Amino acid sequence: MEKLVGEIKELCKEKDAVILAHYYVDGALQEIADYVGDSYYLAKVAKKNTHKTIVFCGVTFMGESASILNPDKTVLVPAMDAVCPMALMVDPDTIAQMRAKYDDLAVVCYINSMADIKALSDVCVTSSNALKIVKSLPNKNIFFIPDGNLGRFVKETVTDKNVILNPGYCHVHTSITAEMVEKALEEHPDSEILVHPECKQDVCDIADYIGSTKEIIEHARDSKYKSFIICTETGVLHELQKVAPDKEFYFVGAKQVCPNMKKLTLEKVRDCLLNNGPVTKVPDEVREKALKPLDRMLELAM
Ligand code: CIZ
Ligand code: SF4
Repeated sequence: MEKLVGEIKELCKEKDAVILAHYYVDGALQEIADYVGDSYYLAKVAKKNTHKTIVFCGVTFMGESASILNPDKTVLVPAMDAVCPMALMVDPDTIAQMRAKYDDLAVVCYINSMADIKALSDVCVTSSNALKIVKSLPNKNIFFIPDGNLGRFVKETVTDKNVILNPGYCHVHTSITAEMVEKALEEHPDSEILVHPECKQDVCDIADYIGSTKEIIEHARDSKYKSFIICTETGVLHELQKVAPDKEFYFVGAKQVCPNMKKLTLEKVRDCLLNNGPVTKVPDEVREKALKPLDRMLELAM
């Protein structure tokens, strides 16, 4: 492994490359990355960095977003087949039908979506800024795509809007059931239950805290509790153990591992640097349209 890490570091220097990694990828990749974080943070980093090449360790919509924000840079995606299924769970016809129905509709698109869908949207959000952005919109009618669970969380919190939901979901987060969480709590009493808003309603209902990956990590670090039941993808454990080494973290089910995030490996990172590919590239006419909601997110979330 050390040899591989050395090769990657050398190649990064040679190619003027920066490595960005999402909290859900394997710990070994988070270790070699120059920046680790959630989609919002990584989008900001992608926008302001000055390297010629970006290596994006995450599912493909993340590399695609980095490329939309940086058309002049080469964005390498080590695993082209690491596709988030939720990102495909809305179709353009449904968006057109909603627009025809409501004059003042804002299409709010979770960043977990592909460029063609972003191009049809008014603003992008991530789980760490969705509430703030939806609250700040002048529109009463909001079509929240593609995640129906994050949409429901927004709808319950921002009660003065008419938030229309789409039936998309993340199979990793919805694999967690309230029974699993309750069983974990019996085994580890005196734990706080920290839940990602992509989880189902009954799991959110028993949460002590609901937040994005970054918010869960910060909450666990700052909490007076010493033990936590974590309801999101297991990759966050790497950062949780860094920021709170004396605390204990428990996961509740075997399906809390995202198979697509785990397609990213050190070998694939090395190979994409060696081969200068695969590269993610969005056609210009889609890119220009998809850039607007991403830029609007960066502006409204500040
Ligand atoms: O926004 C992100 O990066 C995702 C996919 C989850 C989270 O809560 O950070
Ligand atoms: Fe998609 Fe869920 Fe995997 Fe995130 S954890 S990439 S939302 S399937």
